[in-house]
Amino acid sequence: MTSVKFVFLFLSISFSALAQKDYKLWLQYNRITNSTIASEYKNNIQGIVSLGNSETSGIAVKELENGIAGMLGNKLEIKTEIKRENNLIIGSQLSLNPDLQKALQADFDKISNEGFIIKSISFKNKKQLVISGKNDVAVLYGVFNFLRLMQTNKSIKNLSIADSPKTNIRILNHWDNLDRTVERGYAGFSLWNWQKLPDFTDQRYIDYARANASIGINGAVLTNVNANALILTPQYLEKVEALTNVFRPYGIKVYLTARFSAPIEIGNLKTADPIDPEVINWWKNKAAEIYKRIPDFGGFLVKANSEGQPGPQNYGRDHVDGANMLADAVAPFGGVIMWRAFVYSEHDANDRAKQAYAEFQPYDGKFKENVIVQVKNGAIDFQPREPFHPLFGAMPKTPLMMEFQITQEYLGFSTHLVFLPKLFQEVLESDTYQKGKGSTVAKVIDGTLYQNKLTGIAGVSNIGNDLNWTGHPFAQANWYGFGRLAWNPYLDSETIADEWLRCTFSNDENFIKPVKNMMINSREAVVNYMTPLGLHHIMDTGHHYGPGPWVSNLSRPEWNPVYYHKADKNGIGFDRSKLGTNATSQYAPKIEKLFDTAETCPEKDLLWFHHVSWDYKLKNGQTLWNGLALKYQEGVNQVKEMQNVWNQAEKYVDSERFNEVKMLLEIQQKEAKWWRDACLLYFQQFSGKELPAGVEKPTQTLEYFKSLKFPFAPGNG
Ligand code: GCV
Repeated sequence: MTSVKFVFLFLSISFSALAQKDYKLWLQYNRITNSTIASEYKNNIQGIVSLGNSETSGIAVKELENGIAGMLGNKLEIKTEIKRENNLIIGSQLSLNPDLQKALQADFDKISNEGFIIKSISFKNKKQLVISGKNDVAVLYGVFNFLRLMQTNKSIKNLSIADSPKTNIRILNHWDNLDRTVERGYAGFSLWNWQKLPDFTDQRYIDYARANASIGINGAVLTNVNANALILTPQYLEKVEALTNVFRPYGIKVYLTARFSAPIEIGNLKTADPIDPEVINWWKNKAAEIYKRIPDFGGFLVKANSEGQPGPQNYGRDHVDGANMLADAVAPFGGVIMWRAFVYSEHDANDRAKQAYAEFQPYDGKFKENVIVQVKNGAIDFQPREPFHPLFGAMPKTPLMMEFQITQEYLGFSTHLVFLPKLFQEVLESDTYQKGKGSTVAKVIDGTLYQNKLTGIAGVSNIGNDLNWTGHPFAQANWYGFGRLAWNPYLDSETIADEWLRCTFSNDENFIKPVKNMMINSREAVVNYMTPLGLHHIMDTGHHYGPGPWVSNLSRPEWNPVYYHKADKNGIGFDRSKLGTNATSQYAPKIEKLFDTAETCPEKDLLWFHHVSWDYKLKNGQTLWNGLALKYQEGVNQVKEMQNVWNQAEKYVDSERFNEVKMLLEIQQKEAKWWRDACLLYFQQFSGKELPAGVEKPTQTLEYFKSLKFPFAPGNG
């Protein structure tokens, strides 16, 4: 009996230790082992002076206290007055005494409402370090940034940081259903326990808010864009209110998805026509009801007339009518409407990649000022690689927000290690040339290209109730990196990987260097073993797990992979040049020209824009067939290399996370081979050519790969 008890105790201890490391994300606050750095911090921070008294400032102080205790090993006294030197003073601008305010005025002039200052000053001849901002949430951002300096072992000599977010709405889109399943979710069920809300506050809500605040995320859309109107009923709004109350002190606003047909489904109206007075009134009353409960409610995200969702077109109206009607309903309360441009129709014979631009671009300048159009990073759907969406830069009079997908719907679910900030950066850096050279996507979405006041970046969340939040320990880096890029879309993904590794694992350079390199290359690896040279959407359909380039039997043409690769005896690729669908014409002339000719088109996008023969000569002299096969092989080799790197990292990482990642990389390696073999065997039927030297022979037949079925693949409704 005793030994059973003992085993049980042991198991529960090791289980909770494992849960803790994984659960703590990038906020590990491990003891600083570099003694020079540790003494610098200890000497400069001998006390904390907290000048605020709100719930948010209480959170900030506690965070500092815990962070410092973890990293330096000493518990600091919290004072409310500045008596001696070497204090860490935290407080918002108004809480500082007039002399301090004056000393920092020039810095306050540099920051926005959400910006923060971290500054070493000499105050009344005493050395102090101040963290401030214009309000308490900004101070909290400053505190998290200061703790990041500590976690990454940065020196704090003569600090002078004044930093503000470059976008206003930095938001996670949860595709969470009310039954707690998550569309395209690979990390368990939804965090939102609707059944126990509003009375039960799960600690995870607090930890979720804290993690988001630590990277500057300031909004969450709680519900799936494939929306359920019930979320707008009083029974659910009460629960939403409870969540909002938890998130508010962390600076996180709550938004909901609005099902366009809600007036019919829960309002007993006969129509949802956006120009019908009763419908207009229904939404106005609904908005008033929500804002009465939640005065700082953010607004609605809407997917309308897309993939079967209802919308204004059901009534012969257009997206502008729908968006503006909702915008009017929330405008009196300061709310915004995020209206998605992810539209395509099976009744439109046009290339799917052209449809969103064709439909939305003519609406430029027609939306109300509290509408922001949410555009996916590429024109198809969150592929491992897509050229930037042609709408970016093409709607100068309309604020556009970016929609990235953090959850890995098309990139191996939460099983594959893929560092997405590399993908995000590639898109943000793309030059649209819409206003001449330097008109990058980043400048479109931070509003600087066209001086838009409303700006934002959304990320489709990869969070679920798995102990480690995101399924794969390295998928936490994608949540982290999204937040960092939403704050500053000009950040380098390498910097982000560096920060994340140091905060999550270790500051040891022998660990950082190779593992960072592994992360940075992981995105190209997945492109290589799934969709090299511009291939896209050849995943098995429905669940999107694994290869399915052969699928051709679905009712909507653009749901079939064969629609996208168009492989035949003559070659492979989708001709979007002016000889084909002319999708290239949706870009600015300079880019159009570049993409329009196979010879000038970047090879990474070749088959996105061109149908080329199997013998087409690539820049490295290989034929297209050989080059394609070699890319698939390269992807497999890259995963092998990732495994080698990780195996070397064992001594720097706790055994639980080490083993988790090791097992996941083994699966990734198997699946990379599966992708390579299935795709090459399938395409070989058309090319009729042998695999080039260096490409491993498949160990299974094409028929075998085609026979694989995954009826219960996660995330697929
Ligand atoms: C929420 C893709 C996904 C869908 C998703 C849709 C969207 O089609 O497969 O699951 O639906 O994008 O972004 O609306």
